[in-house]
Amino acid sequence: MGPSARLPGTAARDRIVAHIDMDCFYAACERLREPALRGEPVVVGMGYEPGTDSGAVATASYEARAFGVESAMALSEALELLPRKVDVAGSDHPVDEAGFYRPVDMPFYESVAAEARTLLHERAGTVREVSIDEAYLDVTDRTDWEAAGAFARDLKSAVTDEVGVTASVGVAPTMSAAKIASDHDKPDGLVVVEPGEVADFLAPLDVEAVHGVGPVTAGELRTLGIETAGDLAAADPSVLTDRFGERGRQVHRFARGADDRDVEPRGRPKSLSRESAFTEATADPDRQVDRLRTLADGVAERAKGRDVLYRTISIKVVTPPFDVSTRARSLPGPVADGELVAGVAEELFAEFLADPVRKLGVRVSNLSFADGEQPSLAQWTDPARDEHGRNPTDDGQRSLTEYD
Ligand code: DCP
Ligand code: MG
Repeated sequence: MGPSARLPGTAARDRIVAHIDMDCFYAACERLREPALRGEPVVVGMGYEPGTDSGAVATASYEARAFGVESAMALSEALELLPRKVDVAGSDHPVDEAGFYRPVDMPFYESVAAEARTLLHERAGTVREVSIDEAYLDVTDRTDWEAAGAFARDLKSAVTDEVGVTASVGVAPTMSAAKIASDHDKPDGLVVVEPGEVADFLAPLDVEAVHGVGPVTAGELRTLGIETAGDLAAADPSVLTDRFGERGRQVHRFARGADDRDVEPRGRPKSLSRESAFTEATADPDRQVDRLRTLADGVAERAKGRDVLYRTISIKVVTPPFDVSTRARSLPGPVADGELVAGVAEELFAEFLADPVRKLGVRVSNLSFADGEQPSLAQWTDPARDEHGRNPTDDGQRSLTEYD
């Protein structure tokens, strides 16, 4: 991007942005309190009850990923790829081809994340927390391009030494490039992309690496012959806007390395939510309700981890082609009750049951925080501009993402 491509008023800006994302975070937390899990395949299940095959994979350690286990996969499927250690002990099955399964424990993961956040705030003037294990740091006033690599190495060691988990860090002149850089060499990665190198760094990457492009969008882009970030950068923006609306323009800009967002601290969330797309629209009521319940569990766990009460429960239903419906119910008072979230979500969904559904979401709002502070009104409202947790604009693997 040449200076002429910048928006007025930003020409003089030369930012150093770091993006940090912990490696297989929930699994890393489990290893922290159970060191025997180190080096082993570990799967953390949302809605998982030990001994059963219920729930979905929240995350898997890299050793478990080698067996094909991945986030958002049904736990039953994960168990086929990677049986439980306890189940194979004493059988003919090789124990080194089995893994450890643990249920999600949000309060513990939140406590680990809080330690990491404290450390990030010590090391950067401005921190934008994106999700439980991910943040952007504006470190312009803490380092320069020559020292950026050393700065990031130091940050990574501090996280390892003081928090006990590993992180991947990317440093770049923009938020979107920094995010891609941190993902580029996971786990334990460190990638610095200096100004002037951004377009070359992005060009050969798969189009799915571009911020805002998830598996489904990537599939659609491939049908247009757009395979790499370079192809996307070279594509005709009007074709992209016709096909994807405003988001098409945004991913085109990101693919070119253009991103003038400042790292802005985030306020209190107004709501907590998760959503997840089916690879193809499904009318199967069992799959629909199953997914809805997993999302409800995920939201309730998240709220529990943050010590948040909620008064309103809502669902979002996307039917083909892209019709979005939402339904909400408000309760007489604030609650924290996962079964209630799932039950209300299911009732609200009843009118859509067995319709073809592309995507489902569950949200809790009207939040009250344990420390009595009210949520900020100014934040998290402009989907075109922001990253909303992990990649809200897309789905598939990236499901179970916060979208507020
Ligand atoms: N998570 C989830 N459901 C998903 C994706 C993630 O519950 N579909 C949770 C579990 C992850 C945590 O959020 O540990 C952080 O998400 P990341 O996408 O950063 O995934 P990981 O940290 O697990 O792995 P990576 O090393 O790829 O960052
Ligand atoms: Mg992570």
